[in-house]
Amino acid sequence: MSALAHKTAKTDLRVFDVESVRGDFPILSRTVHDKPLTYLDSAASAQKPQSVIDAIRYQYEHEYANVHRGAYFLSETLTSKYEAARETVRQFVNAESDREIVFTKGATEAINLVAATFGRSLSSGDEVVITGLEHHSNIVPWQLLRDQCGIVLKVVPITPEGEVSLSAVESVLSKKTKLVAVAHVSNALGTILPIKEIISAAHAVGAVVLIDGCQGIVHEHVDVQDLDCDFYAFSGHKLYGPNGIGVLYGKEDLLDAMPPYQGGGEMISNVTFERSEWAELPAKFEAGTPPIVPAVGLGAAIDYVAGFDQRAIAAHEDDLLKYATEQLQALNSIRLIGTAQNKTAVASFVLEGAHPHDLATILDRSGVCVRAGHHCAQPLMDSFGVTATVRASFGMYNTREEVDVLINALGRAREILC
Ligand code: C6P
Repeated sequence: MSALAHKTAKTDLRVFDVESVRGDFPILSRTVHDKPLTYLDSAASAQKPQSVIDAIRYQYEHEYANVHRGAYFLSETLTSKYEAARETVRQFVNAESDREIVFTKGATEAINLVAATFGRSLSSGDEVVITGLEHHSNIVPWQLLRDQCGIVLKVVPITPEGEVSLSAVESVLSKKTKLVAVAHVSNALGTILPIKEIISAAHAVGAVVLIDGCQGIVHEHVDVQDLDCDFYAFSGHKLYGPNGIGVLYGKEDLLDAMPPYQGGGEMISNVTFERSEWAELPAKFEAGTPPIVPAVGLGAAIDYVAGFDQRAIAAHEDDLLKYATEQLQALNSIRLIGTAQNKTAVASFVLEGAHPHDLATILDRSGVCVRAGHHCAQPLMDSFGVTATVRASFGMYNTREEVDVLINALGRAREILC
């Protein structure tokens, strides 16, 4: 049974009701500049429900110790919780084994791990394929690898709408392609990529596929076995969990064949001054004291999200995006950046005659938090001929009323700036 089937088959799922969801997130009831907080920056980092805050606090108050090291109650208790969090992640993404779930400090580290380890099996002339909408975290590690070992970095161009077509991907694939590394969902545009088709096309030429799932894991159902991806990377803090924790899913045979990423405690089975032997998966890739409490917090965040029918969350976010898009289109002088057919939870735009940073600063005075800038996707900005956009991004706790607050604040900002 797939993870989604498993989740939706549960009879004790909470009915999705946005007002009751908001009640779970204490920060949402605060004010900013004497205005109710309107948090529209969940693509940068999501707010945390009380259950996650409680889980973190409980560990420090009652159960804190290092893991995998102490033969005493506290250490054994927290070790079981840390490993239980791994099992929670495994079920959430439907990996076959918890040996395939490596905890990292975030998606960036997960991608760098693959570049620094799997990447060592590549040689001069081998090709790594990315797309024109990638986050810097899925560009720069491959440039570093290119500079180290002479791989060729190929970039699949995007359409004027900000889409990545399967045919564009296929046209750069060849027997020389060894790795395809693509986003599941663009952080700057919200475009959902046809990753299942991309994975199958890449496999047809013998390439391995890494999915940067930082945004995808939040808004899309992810079943790594159904997708058949080789690696899937994400961060906990966008999934309503703490920061300082991320996940690299990797197929067991690939992870087994890869050399370790970092050396230190935990990742070895035996050390002499002459040589060392590596621990079993996933410990081989978790050198040093891991992000223990953040991992437990991520488990709590997944439990929270999986307590709802994910389709209800997705439908709510789709409604918000549709509503926001209509409202933005109705405003004069707004240019939407990224109008893909298949997109989720992100509205990126520029206002003619106003710098995005100025706009964001004025919106802040109305309590509205949006991100302004290049969103760590400078090449993507270049392809739209802009240096920055304003990005409103939605989470499960946002409402249509908050979209109205954004639109009204934009109207006032336009009067000041234009
Ligand atoms: N995007 C945003 O505001 P880290 O920083 O390791 O948690 O995640 C990096 C990352 C990688 N890929 C994608 C698609 C992402 O969206 C991000 C993080 C944030 O869009 C912060 S730059």
